[in-house]
Parts: sequence; C-alpha cells; structure tokens
Amino acid sequence: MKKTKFYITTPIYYVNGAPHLGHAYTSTAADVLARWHRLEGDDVFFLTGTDEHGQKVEAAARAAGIEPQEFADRVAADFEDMAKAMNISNDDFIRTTMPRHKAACQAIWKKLQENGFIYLGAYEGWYAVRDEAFYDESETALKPDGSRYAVASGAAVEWVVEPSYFFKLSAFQDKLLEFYEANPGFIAPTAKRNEILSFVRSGLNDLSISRTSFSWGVPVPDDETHVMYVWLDALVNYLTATGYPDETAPRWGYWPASLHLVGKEIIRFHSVYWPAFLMGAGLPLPEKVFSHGWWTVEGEKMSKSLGNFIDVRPLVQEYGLDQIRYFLLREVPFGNDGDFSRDALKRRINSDLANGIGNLAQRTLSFIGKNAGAAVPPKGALQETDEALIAQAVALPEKMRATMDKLAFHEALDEAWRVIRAADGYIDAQAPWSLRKTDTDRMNSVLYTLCAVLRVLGVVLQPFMPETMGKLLDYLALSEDRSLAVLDAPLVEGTALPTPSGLFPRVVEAA
Ligand code: ME8
Repeated sequence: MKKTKFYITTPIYYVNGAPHLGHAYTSTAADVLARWHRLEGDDVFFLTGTDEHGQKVEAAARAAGIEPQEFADRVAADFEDMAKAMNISNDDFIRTTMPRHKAACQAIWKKLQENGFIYLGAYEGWYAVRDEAFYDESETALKPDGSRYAVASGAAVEWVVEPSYFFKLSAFQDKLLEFYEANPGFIAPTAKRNEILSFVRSGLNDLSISRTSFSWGVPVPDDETHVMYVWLDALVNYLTATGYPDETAPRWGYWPASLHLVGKEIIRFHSVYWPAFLMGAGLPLPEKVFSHGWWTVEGEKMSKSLGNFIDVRPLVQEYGLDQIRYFLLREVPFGNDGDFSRDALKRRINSDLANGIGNLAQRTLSFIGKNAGAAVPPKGALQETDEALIAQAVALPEKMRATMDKLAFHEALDEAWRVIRAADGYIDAQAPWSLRKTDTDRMNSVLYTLCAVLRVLGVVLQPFMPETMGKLLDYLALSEDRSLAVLDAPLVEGTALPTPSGLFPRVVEAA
C-alpha cells in the first residue's frame, strides 16, 4: 500500500536574534504532528529552518559589527542547536542563504515574470523593518510623540521611496476568494479565516517584491540592482526543500505541503501572498495553514526592551526535556494565546507527570519487578473490569487521532489522561498488593491488564514525550517497532522486564 504523504513546515525563523520559547513552541508542535504521522505509518517530510535575508538581519549584523553572512551563520547554528535541544525530528533544515534556495527563488521569479505577473514601478509608502512588511497608511497610526507605527504589530514604520518590482496581487482577489470558498479548511482556526476573508474582500493592492536600498538578499534575475523582498524569498523555502524547480529531485513528490504551522502574526503572508504567488507560478496550493497563539512570559509580552525572552534550553536543563514539551502542548489550547510561568510549569509536572503517568508506571512496573517475577505476568482469566479498562485504552488511539487531526493537542492529551485516571482508580480498587497474599492468579491478571494499558499509553504519547515514553516502552520490553500497528499484537506473557526507574521526578516547590 502506498503511504500517505505528510509534509509539515514551521516558519523559518529570522536570524536577527536568538531562538526563544516562541520559536521552540511552533517547532515542538510541528514535531509532535510529524512524529504522530510517522506513528500512523505516513511518509512524513518535516521542514524547519532560518530566514536570513532582509533589512532586519542586515541591521542586526551591522549592530554586531560583522558581515551579514557570518552573523547569519552564528545565529542559524544557534537555532539548529535549539532544535536539537528540543528533540525536533526535522528531516531538513533550510537556510535561505543556501545556493539551492537562491536558485529556487530565482526560478519562481522567472516563472512569475514569464506568466506576466511582475512589472517594474516605484514604491512609495510605509514599511516596518521589524515586521519586514509594507503597510497601507490606514493600517498605521501616530504615537503621541508623532512617530508612526503599524497598528497590528506595534512596529515602527518608515517612509520608503524606491524603484521596485511589483507582483500583480490585485489580479488574484477573486481567485483567492474562490479558493477559500472551495477549501473551507485552508485557513484555521475559523476566527483567522474570517479575518483573512474580510481583508481579501476589502481589495488587494499590488505587492512590492523587490528592494533597492540595501543588498542583503537574493538578487533579482537580470536586474542586480534589486534584491527580492524578503517575504517572497522566505515563503519559497517550502518549495526549495522539495527540490524545486528540479522535477527529478528525490523530494519533489512532497509538494504541496499538507500543513504550514505559523504564529498568528504571519497568517496574512501564508494565506494570501503565498497562495497568490503559487497560483501565479501555476503550482498547487498547500492544504492548510494553521495559526497558533502567542506566549507571554509571567504575564508580560516577550520583547527586547523588557529583555525577557526565554531561552528554552536552560529550562530543559532544569526541568527536563519532555516536561517542557508536554507543558507547551498541554497548557494552552492550540490556537489560543497563553502565559508561561514557572508555577504553572511545576504544577503540570507534579500533577500530570510525576503523580500521573509517572506514578502509574512506577507503581505497576516496580511491583512486577519485586513481586511478580520481573516479567509480563500471565493474563489468566480476565474479569469484566479488566476488559473494560483494556477496551478504554484500546480506543485511545482513535480518539487521539480525531483530536490530532484538528490540532487540538490539549484534547488529545486529555483523552490519554482519562485513561491514566481510570487506571489509577483500577489499581486502587484491585489492590494487587493485597492479592499478592491471597490470590496470585488474580494479581497477575491485574498486572497484565496494567501492562497492556501502559503499552498503549507509551506508544501514543511518544510524539509528545519521545525520550521518556521510549524509556517506558523499554521497561515494557517492547521491540523496535513502536508504531500504532504494534498495538494490534497481544502482549507476550513471560517477557522478561528490566528494572524500571522513575520517569518523572517531582519538582520540589521553593518554600
Ligand atoms: O516571522 N509565541 O520569523 P520570526 C508563540 N521569518 N510563537 C512565537 C512567539 C511567541 N511569543 N514569538 C515567535 C518570521 N513565535 C519569518 C517567518 S516563514 C516563511 C518566515 C513563533 O523569527 C511563531 O511561529 O519572527 C511565529 O510565527 C514565528 O515564531 C516568528 O518567527
């Protein structure tokens, strides 16, 4: 059977500053989906990377007193390091300064030109370097000190007058509206979709797609006085990684992408400009763009001026990798804004992980190690209550699939925790420690049931907590294949089990 292709992307992050919690969030969410689809047996291609051109990066390099390329090399390496620290399982890491990417940008430019969608003109209007975005005056406002800023982001805007190539975005208004209509799931969540629909309905201006006042970018083919607008350059990364424009490239078949995961502030670029560029080039459109919310930290927006950007790496050192991954996806419904606080993190670790799955696994496995021969116990004759718990666990993958398909990570986890709570209730009610003295056959059936439940939990929670769930599956002596398919086979009674140790230590609250 041909495997279903699943191509998922994160935004490529600007290298003007160091990676922080927000970047780690999108990458972790994408990673969980990529791992989930691999678990399902899909053919996954997972892409992340860095956005290295443009005025903002050039200015940051200048401020650091080094050449933009050297600066980009340093910060891109830091982003790769962050991805490693978060155990992100990307299949490729694209950097927009790579030759393969420049070639892809120039190829799509030529295609758009050939198709009549590019013309030379002059741009005169507002530009926000922080957002690398052009704004209509109606999207800006004045501060009390007389300076102008973009209302949506708060970024300062400056007046730009320069020769520029334009993309005929105005020609795509109706086509885009038809496309949104025919593909209601293209922009999610719905509130964002409505926002974009009204933006497009209000009319689209042609888009400036080149700059002449600086040179840190991909040169425009046949006119090297211009560099490409950084957003055209950046969006093309999703194609570059498939080998575009080389139709014989090994990854060619992955386009169109199944899902672009983005933060809410860049939905317009992904759901208006990007599909219009692709239509202009005669290429298929991605299936979905999902925009998630923003994290604040201890109630404050993360910003340079507050100096409160959180690097996840020290948090991982302090609290554990899977603890952080779990927290990010459990704490806030995906799509909503959320607040990061150490108190909330510690609460989640202690209540859900240490006292939840950690305790359930430890109670079961160390008991088997000490009192049931350190092997998967014989099943014996299962009773109704055992069957009921196993049935609840067996139904879990399907329930999680339904929630994962709508990117409701917190609901997927909640489904798993329902099973954990049921298993906790079961172990208390069955009290294997008492059965040890009175009825070892029954004790074994209870322990077998718990092993069966733990195996399901370990398998389905791997995408969220790959390292720790890997450990749990080691303790259950599960073989190499740990995909959902393995759950169809029965547990092998008598399999020797290694000595387990705790999965999630409790975090001690500061007094
Ligand atoms: O926009 N909360 O790059 P960028 C949650 N290069 N997510 C956050 C966040 C926060 N506080 N802060 C950042 C760019 N993010 C462009 C993208 S794509 C073709 C080009 C995440 O470095 C979120 O995913 O500003 C957001 O969209 C992204 O980082 C912005 O990263």
